[in-house]
Amino acid sequence: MIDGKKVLLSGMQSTGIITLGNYLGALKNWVDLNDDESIQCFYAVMDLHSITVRQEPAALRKNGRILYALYIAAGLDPEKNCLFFQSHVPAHAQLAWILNCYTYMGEMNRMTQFKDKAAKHADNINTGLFTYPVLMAADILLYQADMVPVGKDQMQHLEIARDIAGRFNGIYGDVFTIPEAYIGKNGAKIMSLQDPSKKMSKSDENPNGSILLLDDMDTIMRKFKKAVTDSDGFIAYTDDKPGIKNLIDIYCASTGKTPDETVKEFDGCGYGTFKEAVGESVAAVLKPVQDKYHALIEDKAYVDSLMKENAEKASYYANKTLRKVMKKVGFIELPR
Ligand code: AQP
Repeated sequence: MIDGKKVLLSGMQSTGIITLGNYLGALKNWVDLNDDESIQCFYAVMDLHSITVRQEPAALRKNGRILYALYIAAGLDPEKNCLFFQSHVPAHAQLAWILNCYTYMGEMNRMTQFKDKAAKHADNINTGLFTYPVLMAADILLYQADMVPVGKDQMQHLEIARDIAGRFNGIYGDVFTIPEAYIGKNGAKIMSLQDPSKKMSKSDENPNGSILLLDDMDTIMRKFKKAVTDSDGFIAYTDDKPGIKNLIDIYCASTGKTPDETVKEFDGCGYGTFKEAVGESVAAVLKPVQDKYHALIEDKAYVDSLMKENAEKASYYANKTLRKVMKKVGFIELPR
């Protein structure tokens, strides 16, 4: 709790320009919490997590800045929310080290995301990728978060964070808040436009699979035109038609309509007409975000000042927890 408010923490990796999936599945829902006075939200650019997969330094820097500006452009109020870079708060790495010593190999071995990512990056199976969930536990526990918005894919990691926190509290007393999953209103899961069995990802090798938040109108329309569908030729919301189902989900998330309404609206229409309508609805949602982003990214001094203020704010809370942890473990406090 901070000032009587529940604490919520989340973030995104700066591994590329975020996708429509990141936006509709996460960021848009975070923005909806802006006016909830009962919650204090912390949103990080998770750049420490990003390097578990090799990043080109200039690209990591650029993507981090873009992501930070997109948080604000999408509507996260930097006065109400704490928006910061994970690497600007050293306590994340410090607590992660300590928690590593309270986490078992067997627990990490069970993590399915590690197995998936290790298979995808077989040439770079580093220990950071293996202990990624411990860093995530540190991210959450540092702010004594009550709530963490998670998709199904991150549920296992939240469970580990809860286990580590419970184990630590069991040894040293009440140090950490045990976080709960926060289930938002409509966490749409958006699939790749080229392979609807895979989620849309910012690091997808096929550029046509993902709509990026900074794609212009022509690119958006072209990607939707190329979206994989099926040969049935009719619009229906069913698992047998994963390409069309995904397009309906995107249309619904962009327009606020329901799948039933959408199916009725496009009854008798060809896929070409439907894809065009989906593309237009997405472009309309992204246009105001893009306009605000372009204005913001020009104002380096303003963005830098926000980064600095927010890193200080995040550090204040993070260091409070870290000091407590270090004391409990038995480290000597630096004499003042
Ligand atoms: N396709 C998606 N549909 C709905 N939600 C999604 N999220 C990601 N992809 C989709 C949600 O976005 C948040 C931030 O994710 P992340 O940046 O931490 O990493 P990720 O989940 O691994 O996302 P990407 O885009 O697939 O990144 P890369 O390509 O780097 O692995 C999370 O809340 C996630 O649920």
